[in-house]
Amino acid sequence: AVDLLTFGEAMVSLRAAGPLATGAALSMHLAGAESNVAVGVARLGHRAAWVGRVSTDEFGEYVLRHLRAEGVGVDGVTRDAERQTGLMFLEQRSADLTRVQYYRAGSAGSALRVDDLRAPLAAGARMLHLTGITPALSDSAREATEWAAKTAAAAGIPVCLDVNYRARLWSREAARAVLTPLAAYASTVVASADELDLVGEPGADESTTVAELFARGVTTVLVKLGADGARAHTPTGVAHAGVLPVTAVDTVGAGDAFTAGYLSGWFDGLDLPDRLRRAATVAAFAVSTRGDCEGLPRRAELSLLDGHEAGSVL
Ligand code: KDG
Repeated sequence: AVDLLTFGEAMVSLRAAGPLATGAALSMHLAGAESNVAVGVARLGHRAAWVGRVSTDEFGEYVLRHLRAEGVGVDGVTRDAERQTGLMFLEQRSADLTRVQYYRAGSAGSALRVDDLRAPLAAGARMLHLTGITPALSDSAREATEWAAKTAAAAGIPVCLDVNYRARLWSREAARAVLTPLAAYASTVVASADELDLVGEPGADESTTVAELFARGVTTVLVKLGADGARAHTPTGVAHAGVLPVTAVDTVGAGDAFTAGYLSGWFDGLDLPDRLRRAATVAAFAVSTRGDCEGLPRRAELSLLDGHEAGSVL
């Protein structure tokens, strides 16, 4: 069995070198929160598999080629001849502010369904990772996500849920109605501070939401704080992870990198402080490079940022 099994929508992202309205040059990249995490853990030497639907045309080929090149298992991927691969345009307006436009309604990825996940899940995994993006894509993708979470939990496969709220896809209320019950199947919940109440009561503070998640069986809650690092809640206390002092040029994919680093530490049996340190390290690499996943480190590179001070020459 693989270490990490994940599923969702992988897309082609067209990144603009300047403002889109001026016709800036575009470059083609792989996007998708779940595939980013799969690439991140694969680069660190773990076995990762990604499941989803891609088109039969060049865009689907591009996604598959990219994932294969990263060593991510794609045996469970379905080629969908009827639908197109989702596209997104990214326009970076500052280092940490990027505007996104999706062209993904009715995409191949959104047609994900329960049957796509049966065989990959039956093959087992040490961890199932899912995000709150997938259930926002379509009814069938939502059912598939709910089925996978429930089936994995029943089979004793730990589930990691990254809330990953996408305002372009659904309202906070719609997200909360789906994600709150979903979180009960998770052992690890990842959320940025402003999306944590999407797995709890509206407007609830962090400690209240965390206490409720613990009462429902979650054992670790990771709250991402952007440039302030992250807080990790466990039933025995709260730990804080700082960020590494690097120059951020592009924060898209930083959260996925953080999760990939955390899960890598978990696969290696590291204790919580060391898992958080790896999460922060992988995120630091991600924000230092343009692209969602291009800058993710290979295992031998992790130590490059040990003791790193801003401005050092490596
Ligand atoms: O996490 C980075 C993602 O935002 C990006 O890769 C695209 O999955 C994506 C989405 O749905 O926004």
